[in-house]
Amino acid sequence: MSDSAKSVPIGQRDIPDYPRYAGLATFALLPRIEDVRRADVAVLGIPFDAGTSFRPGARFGPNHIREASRQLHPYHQTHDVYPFKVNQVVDAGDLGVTPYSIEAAVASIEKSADEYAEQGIRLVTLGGDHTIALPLLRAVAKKNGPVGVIHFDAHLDTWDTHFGAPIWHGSPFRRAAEEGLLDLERCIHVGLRGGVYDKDELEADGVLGFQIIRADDYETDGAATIVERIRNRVEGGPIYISIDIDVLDPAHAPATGTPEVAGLSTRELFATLRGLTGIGILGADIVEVAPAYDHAALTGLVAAHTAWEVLSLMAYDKEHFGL
Ligand SMILES: [Mn+2]
Repeated sequence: MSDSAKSVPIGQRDIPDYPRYAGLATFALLPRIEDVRRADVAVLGIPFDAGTSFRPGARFGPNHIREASRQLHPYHQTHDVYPFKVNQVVDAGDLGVTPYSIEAAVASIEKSADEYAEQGIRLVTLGGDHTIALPLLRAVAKKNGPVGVIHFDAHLDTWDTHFGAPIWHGSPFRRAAEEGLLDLERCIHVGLRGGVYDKDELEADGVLGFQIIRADDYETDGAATIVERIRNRVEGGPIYISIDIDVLDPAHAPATGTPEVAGLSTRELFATLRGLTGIGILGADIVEVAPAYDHAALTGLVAAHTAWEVLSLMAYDKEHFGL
């Protein structure tokens, strides 16, 4: 094999007469990280849900998403890009984190994320509950400095303590802001609705520095206008994308820990993501998929495709902007 042939990314499993629904599932039937010489992007499962405040079960999210991801294809029509040819994308398996201590789990996630960052491998993480965003942001900020964040979620996730716990799935962006991990001039929540105990929470979120796009804004403004608002907010440096699957309406993603009605449609989420070319994505997470509440694998399917949209953006940005 020549050197140039070695550098061509290994793509999805392609064995004649062996259907995609057969055999063991890696994400999108991509190679495992141990099967390649080098990787640009790793899809990493973090089966952790001890920070959940309502319905538990997101620890089973990563493998549910992998099963659904068997259906992902090599070519993205909108971006005219082959996400698995431009980048070497791999499945890095799951992190084995303790279910018994949030602090210990967060520390081990941070350590592992640091190691990927040191190798120059960007992570697209499959949760797990939203607690995992804190150690992932720590690693990204350690490597790159404070980052802008596009946070898709029904909820603020800038709450303070819950039952005295400072780190839980409702607090990652407050803790990240306090720790100086975020470029707060370039952070925005998208899809907010419901789930607020008191008006003060919205004011405190604004004091931290976040901007808000509500789910209702899709009705009045439309996705194209919202894309412009997000782009104007986050321009000027690389960003991290955090996607709580509960940003979607429960009709589109029922299997999640804290569902909120009147959310985004899958089309609205994808129209938004597809508008975010050229912004430079340092990493991303897709969290809060709790498969026990799923129907017809709907939530696994949309989470797998959401990860694929992010991977396609990363490929587009590399191909067109060298990002
Ligand atoms: Mn969340």
